[in-house]
Amino acid sequence: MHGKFITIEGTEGVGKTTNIDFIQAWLLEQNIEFLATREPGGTPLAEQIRQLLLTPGDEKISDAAELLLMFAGRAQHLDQVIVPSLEAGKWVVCDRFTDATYAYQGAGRGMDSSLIEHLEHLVQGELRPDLTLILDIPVEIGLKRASDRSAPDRFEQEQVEFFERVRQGYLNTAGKDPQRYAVIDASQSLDGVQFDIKAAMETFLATTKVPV
Ligand code: T5A
Repeated sequence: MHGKFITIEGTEGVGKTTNIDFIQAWLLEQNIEFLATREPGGTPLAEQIRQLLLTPGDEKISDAAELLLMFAGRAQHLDQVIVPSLEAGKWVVCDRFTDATYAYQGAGRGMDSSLIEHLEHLVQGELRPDLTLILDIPVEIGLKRASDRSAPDRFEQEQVEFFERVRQGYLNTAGKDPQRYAVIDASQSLDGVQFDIKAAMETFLATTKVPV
């Protein structure tokens, strides 16, 4: 693969959408060709799966069904969008990816991480993001920002304790591989957050340049 794969993660309302706009502007300045996408979603079929997952409804979605729907959408997204873009040399910037599955379905719902690993290998093979920015914020602040913006989706109806586990799941993952993960304090002002994101992107870009 020639392009770089960057993912943005965090609990609800951390500012992923807002900061992906900033990252896109930064990539344009660097003359890097890229594609911005999201999960769940990213293709017409995967966006339908997103609707199933996020729309509150009367029928409880089982933990196993939720996990499999996440990976069904991801398989389609990888096949139709992510892999062809990386192979064409584009960078891919994705709002959430498999780290969200480890955090939400693993740490949050309590599903066995070896099951998630198994599906990860099945669907992705060896493909992993090259850089993952984790926007970190106290759960209550993120939920407040999200609720000020729109009505709660199916996940946002969970209890605070669920999101505390999700947040901790992300931080544990990041601690295991500081090379791949950059944890950004998203409770700062937007300028502060974007200053830190830019620094992480510049550090990453420097590692992608072949020394002469
Ligand atoms: N999911 C997803 C899983 O369970 N498993 C998986 O494998 C995957 C892929 C997806 C849901 O699916 C779950 C996780 C999620 O629950 P989503 O839409 O991607 O949903 O995720 P959300 O977290 O719901 O996204 P949001 O759109 O709610 O939050 P964002 O994008 O993080 O936040 P954003 O940018 O919209 O900002 C929220 C508000 O805060 C303000 C913004 O202006 C906006 O109003 N804001 C700030 N205010 C002050 N200071 C700052 N620094 C600010 N930054 C942003």
